[in-house]
Amino acid sequence: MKAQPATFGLTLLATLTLGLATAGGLEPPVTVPAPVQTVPVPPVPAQPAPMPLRPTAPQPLTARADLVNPGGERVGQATFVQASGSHSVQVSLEVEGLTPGQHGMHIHENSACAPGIDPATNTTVAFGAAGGHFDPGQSSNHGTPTTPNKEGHGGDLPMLTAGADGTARASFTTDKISLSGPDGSLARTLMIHAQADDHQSDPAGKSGARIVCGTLVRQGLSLRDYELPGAQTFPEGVAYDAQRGLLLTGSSQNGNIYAVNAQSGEVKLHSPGGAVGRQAAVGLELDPQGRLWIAGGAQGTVSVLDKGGMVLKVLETPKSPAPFVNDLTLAPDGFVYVTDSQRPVIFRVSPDMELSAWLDLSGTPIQYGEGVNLNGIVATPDGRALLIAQTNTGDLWRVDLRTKAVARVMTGLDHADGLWLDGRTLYVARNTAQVVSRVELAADYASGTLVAEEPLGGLRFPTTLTAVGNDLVVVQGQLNRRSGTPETPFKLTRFSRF
Ligand SMILES: [Cu+2]
Repeated sequence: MKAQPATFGLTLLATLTLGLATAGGLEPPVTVPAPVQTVPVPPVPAQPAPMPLRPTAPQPLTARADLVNPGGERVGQATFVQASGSHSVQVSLEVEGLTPGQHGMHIHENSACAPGIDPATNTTVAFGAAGGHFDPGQSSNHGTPTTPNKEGHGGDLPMLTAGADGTARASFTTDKISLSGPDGSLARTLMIHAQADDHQSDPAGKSGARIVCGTLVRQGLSLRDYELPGAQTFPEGVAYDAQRGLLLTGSSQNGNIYAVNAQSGEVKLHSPGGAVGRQAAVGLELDPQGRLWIAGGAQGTVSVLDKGGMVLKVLETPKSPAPFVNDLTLAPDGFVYVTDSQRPVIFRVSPDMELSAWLDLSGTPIQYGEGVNLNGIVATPDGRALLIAQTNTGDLWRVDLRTKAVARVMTGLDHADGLWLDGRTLYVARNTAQVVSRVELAADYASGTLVAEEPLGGLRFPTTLTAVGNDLVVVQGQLNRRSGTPETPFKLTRFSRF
């Protein structure tokens, strides 16, 4: 939904609400009771540093889940294949050691097959860390394997039927889940329950204990995760200090800035949040002097840190009921340009650190509406223009730095958040779309074409990205889980350009 164009000038009175964002059949028994006790499963080994990274795999997308029981013993395997251009997934699996008869089977939200709290009983249960049913349509409703995702959990799959020998085999196609996009199930878990599923009762169809679990692991792709500390970090921005080999990322929740050694993965608290104007950190930019520029989100600030992480300056935007200073970029003209997702204005900061409103967007083709408006911003290397993503419309805009003319480059980039521009190739982190997209731009940056989309190994609300040498690093912000329980550790994920 779009609001009417704002009629005010640069007094910034926007009061828009901030909406951050943000089956088949199977066959069969003998009595081999499946263990259902809570037994600690060996922790999933932390990913070593698999360098160099291999290029992303061609279509079709494939994933595999090695299925284990609560004792950690391997009891089967599932494969998932998504043809190029298709949303549906072909699922094949074989599991042994089940009790004969029907078993509920679902995709659960998280990646971990470890014990965890069952919110229904507040007790620790086997595979509780896998969380609840994957619910991309936010239906909050358990349904059938054919219920649309707006009305029922996307993770509700057909029941599995074990034969008298305790083995179950299944092969089916489902469009409830996908391996890419908003229904993307990579790095989530396939769960088999002790009992049949009535495909009706919340939250899990009375299907009982969780007895078999496996994480959907993308095949043919190597990635490297950098783990971040904190249970409520919700990282948003990232910048790379090539001189020191440090990735800097900030918490949208508390303003902490962390420095991650890109080689070793070691993380240090670079600058604690909580200082004036630094209760939150969103978009980040490093300048050639090694100073870190921080967009302050709802505080309406831009902070600047020196190389050591000390606060050099906190710049305030004009008072407003609902600011959201989201991202910033240093242009070749020496000015830092700043987006605000709630107020239709582009700010800029001069080389001597004076902040001013540079462009009032009322009267331009950019119309502010509900949700997150202008967000990721980059300057073109020729110094002619800014490219800016509008999250709630999926538009990419070009703003001419000399004439201030605004023109739409392209649309179709739903949930576009942060940007990384490399020549005429633009990478776009698209948060709830759960992909990184690659756009090829014309020489004048006036038009562009979406040429590729990558879910990588599964992305959790990717907010933005940066380059480390020939690789890219994306932030998995999980900002859509700020009112729930995020998966920890939070991660930055490094991958090869595609
Ligand atoms: Cu389940």
